[in-house]
Amino acid sequence: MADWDLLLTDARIATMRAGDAPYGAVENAAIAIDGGRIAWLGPADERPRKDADEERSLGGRWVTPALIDCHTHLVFGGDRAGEYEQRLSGISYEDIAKAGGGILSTVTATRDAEIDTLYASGLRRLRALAATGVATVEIKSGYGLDTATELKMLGVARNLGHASGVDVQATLLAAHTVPPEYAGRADDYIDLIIEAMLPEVVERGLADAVDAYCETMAFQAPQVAKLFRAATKLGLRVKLHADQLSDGGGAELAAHFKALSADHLEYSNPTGIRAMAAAGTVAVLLPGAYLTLNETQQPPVALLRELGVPMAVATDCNPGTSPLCSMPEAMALASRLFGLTPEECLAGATRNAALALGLDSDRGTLEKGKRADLAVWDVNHPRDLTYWLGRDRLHELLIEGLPAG
Ligand code: DI6
Ligand code: FE
Repeated sequence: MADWDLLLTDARIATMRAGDAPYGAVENAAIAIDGGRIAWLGPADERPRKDADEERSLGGRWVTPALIDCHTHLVFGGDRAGEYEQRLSGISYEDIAKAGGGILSTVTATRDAEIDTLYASGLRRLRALAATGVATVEIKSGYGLDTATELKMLGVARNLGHASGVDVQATLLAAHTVPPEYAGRADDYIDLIIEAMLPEVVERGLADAVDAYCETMAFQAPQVAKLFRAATKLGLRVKLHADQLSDGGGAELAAHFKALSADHLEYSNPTGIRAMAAAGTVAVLLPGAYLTLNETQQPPVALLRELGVPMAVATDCNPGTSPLCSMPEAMALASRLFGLTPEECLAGATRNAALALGLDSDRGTLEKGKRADLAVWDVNHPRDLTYWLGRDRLHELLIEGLPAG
């Protein structure tokens, strides 16, 4: 038996390890894979004299860690293209929501949808994302808002992972908005999540984390805090939709619970960002939602940078505010709309996205011992991924060392 399963030669690699050369670039490199993990990587002339079952030249192509989309809502019923048209005629996202549209219209469609329909439409979106170089995707529930539908969504998310080969991380977002049956009784709904949903989700292993939407039109900080206390007690990590449309103290709240990430952050105040820095909470930036909502308030990128808060970039793929199924496109938008450098964008789609999911020991950089999740690109340089708009440059995606798809 050979020492390695696969040896990739004539590669240029961007390890994306923090503190290395820009992009962690190594020219004339080779990568050895064994048992789905990176067994060795480095300059070709330093390669140990070992043999592999299969050896393949990459013809000088660039290899990066496979991309990670750490924030999506890609399982849902129906779509909201009609609502998008309404918004273009001047009606606001919040006004549409108040009139019963918005998240609640997707809730109705998702409750009504057969599992097979949810699964089939989710799979199409997941495959579209994977085709842009993505090997790990986080999927949130949050369009059920009752126990049965929230569990249905998480079950679909888990099955999508099994069927597609993409590693799916499932997040319970039952606290996405107040369901119609609980109108005016948000506290009672939080109790329902804590008493009925959380225990079952934990018992059936259906979620890897718990998320909430802290916003005037959804839940207030004390309600989220109650939910997070219960989730933490059950051993679940938390993350938060924070300060997207207004400053609801979300960044500080997330930091207080040592959340994996606080996401959006357009309206976060400096105290909250400082608390995130101290807590090690990742900032997940979502330019697709910013763009689609015509938002003008930018997340505090300069302060995040100054304080060394890791910044991730994600699609926020959802029918209302971010109908986006491409990670390179999210990176391209993050640079244009938020001023991230191309290297920050790629780190945001790899190393920092892994951190936002608590998976940094296992993936997100090219390093010995990590998962052999590799994206091979037809580009002149990794910066090209952020430069081009709407161009497919993926040559090949390997997930745990095997061709994806
Ligand atoms: N923030 C968002 O941008 C999405 N959810 C959230 O909490 C929007 C979800 C939707 O409009 O369907
Ligand atoms: Fe979201």
